[in-house]
Amino acid sequence: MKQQKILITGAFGQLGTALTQALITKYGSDAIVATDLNIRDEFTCATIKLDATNIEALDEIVRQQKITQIYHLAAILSAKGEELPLQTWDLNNSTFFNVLEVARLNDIKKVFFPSSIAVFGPDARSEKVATDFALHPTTVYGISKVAGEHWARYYNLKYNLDVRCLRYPGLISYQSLPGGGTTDYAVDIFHKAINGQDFESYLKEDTQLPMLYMDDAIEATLQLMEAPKEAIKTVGYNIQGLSFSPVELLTAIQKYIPDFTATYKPDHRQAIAESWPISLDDKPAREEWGWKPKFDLDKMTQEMLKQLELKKN
Ligand code: NAD
Ligand code: AKB
Repeated sequence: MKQQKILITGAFGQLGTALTQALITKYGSDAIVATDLNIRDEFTCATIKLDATNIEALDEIVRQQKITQIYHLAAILSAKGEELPLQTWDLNNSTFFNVLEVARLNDIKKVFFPSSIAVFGPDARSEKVATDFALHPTTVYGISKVAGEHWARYYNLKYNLDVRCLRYPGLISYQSLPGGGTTDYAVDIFHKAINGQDFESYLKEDTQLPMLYMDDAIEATLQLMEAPKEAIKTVGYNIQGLSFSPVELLTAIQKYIPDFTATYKPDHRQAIAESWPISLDDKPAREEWGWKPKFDLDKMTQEMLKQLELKKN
């Protein structure tokens, strides 16, 4: 059997920073290759500068490093995507397509594709939206994620390539800042609270969205990728962690920092938020590979404040 070696694209983004470290911890530094457009000296594994739109460069790294799995994280997210629609469509699709083709040509058996709650549209703005609910996204980012799920299914059926997809909610983490999403406020608010700064929310105070603490997101990702192939019956799993609005998050933080306050000034991101579900039904993920989140709002709030305070000192 080939020794496992995992390549990550977009390894220095919000998800990549935490996921790459978790993969190093689990499989060892020698088993991981972290790549991104801009790299930092941060991980103990091999780190290579890679523009994932360049299929030849990707192919060369995969061959040289004898890669057996790819986690493809590079993308432009929802809010930035609406500012750069054509570039977003181009980048999100071409990079995933490059990953799929390089995987097919190099006999790679497993690929991870991070999908998103953005696959849903305004007709899904309700509670407990099912995994098989209609996908009618109204953002370029969401359309690219739906297309990605379709391509995953196609390569699976046609080439027996095992591509696994999670539809992450908004991810909340202390390790790094998010990059251009609609759910970014839920990370930013913690930085403002810890630094004693004012917080202005670009979403209305009562706009609830599905969110997930990074530890749970990592756990879900590793669980999904390690599940036996026969267990995986769904392309694009919903995973529900917690759902809250800006004012509910503010109240949770005020339990620990009572004088922290917020103001609300909705901008273009409000319309994106209102086109996404309030919460998700994640029955297939729970039944097929045992998904179960550990963090509720209070536990996540405590952990974020603790970790950011430690980072500050
Ligand atoms: P991010 O914006 O923080 O990071 C993306 C990374 O991709 C960046 O480090 C960037 O440099 C890199 N990148 C951009 N263009 C590239 C290119 N041409 N070649 C190589 N690298 C390139 O995003 P993130 O939050 O870490 O998201 C990672 C993945 O997870 C994305 O596919 C995103 O759609 C998905 N996702 C994230 C969330 C979330 O809340 N963070 C939720 C749902 C899905
Ligand atoms: C975004 O807001 O664009 C991301 C996502 C939910 O996919 N955080």
